[in-house]
Amino acid sequence: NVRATGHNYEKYNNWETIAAWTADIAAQNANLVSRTQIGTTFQGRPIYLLKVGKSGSNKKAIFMDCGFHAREWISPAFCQWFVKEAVSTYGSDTLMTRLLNNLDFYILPVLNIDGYVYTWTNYRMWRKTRSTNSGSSCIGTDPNRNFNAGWCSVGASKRPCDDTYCGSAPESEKETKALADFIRKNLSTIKAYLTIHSYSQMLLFPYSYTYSIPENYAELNTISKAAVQELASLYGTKYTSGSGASTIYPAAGGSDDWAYDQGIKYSFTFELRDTGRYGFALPESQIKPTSEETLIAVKYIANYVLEH
Ligand code: ING
Ligand code: ZN
Repeated sequence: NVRATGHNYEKYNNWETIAAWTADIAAQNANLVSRTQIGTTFQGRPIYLLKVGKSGSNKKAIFMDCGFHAREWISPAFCQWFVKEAVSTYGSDTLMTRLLNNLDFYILPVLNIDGYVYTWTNYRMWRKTRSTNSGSSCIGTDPNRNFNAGWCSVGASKRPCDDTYCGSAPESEKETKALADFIRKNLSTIKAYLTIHSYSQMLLFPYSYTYSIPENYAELNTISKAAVQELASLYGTKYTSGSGASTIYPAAGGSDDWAYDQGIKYSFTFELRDTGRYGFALPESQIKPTSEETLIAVKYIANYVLEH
């Protein structure tokens, strides 16, 4: 659905275009989508959140964010795709209709907006936020090392010049603080937390900050195996799944571990395509197939949460 803003679901959209899109999609689908602002970035940009679902009472909610890491462009592209699919298949797709009738999806299209803008204007491979660090001329904190989950104990750096800098304290970044505040405020309804990264083709769950396994490890293992099997059913894309520490690498301060320890028992990190051929520079021709296969896995998890 190409508009005057130049928005295109099969292209990577810049922040200005995504911001305009959040207003448009809410205005044009007022029965299903509403937009709020949960905070402001370091550089003053509005952090938008879309609530997607048919209005109803006592609905469980699923929270999904995109754009933690600036260079992982396929991630915001998927969040946009998800909202498009929600509004365009509601009423025709049986599963999507059931999900939207009975659940609310909170979709955060881009968390690290300042970093995302920087990848468009200055340096394509930027990862962190764009906040200043006192006592250093280096910029930025890794938002996925900035949560209060074994903060900065492993797989994170205390040096502001590093790509995995954990920040001066948990939630030192305005972006991570805004996200954490929203989740804390809505803990009674949020039953699942999904965070979309790239690349590696993995579906990860807690823990990453320790090799200890979570209380419902067996359940998370079963769900993730089924979800990646469903994902592969479309194009045969192979994902591995498992706890973060044992599947990708031990790393503290991640949002999925933090959300899990807040009591959100279905907490997952997606690492989308590919496995390294293009890496973060995934071609636009792969936005559609990547989003379509990922959508199947997200719908599977949402339906599981609805039924449990
Ligand atoms: N990968 C994640 C990262 O932040 C991760 C992996 C997941 C770490 C969950 C910690 C917790 O390093 C990417 N590609 O960003
Ligand atoms: Zn990432």
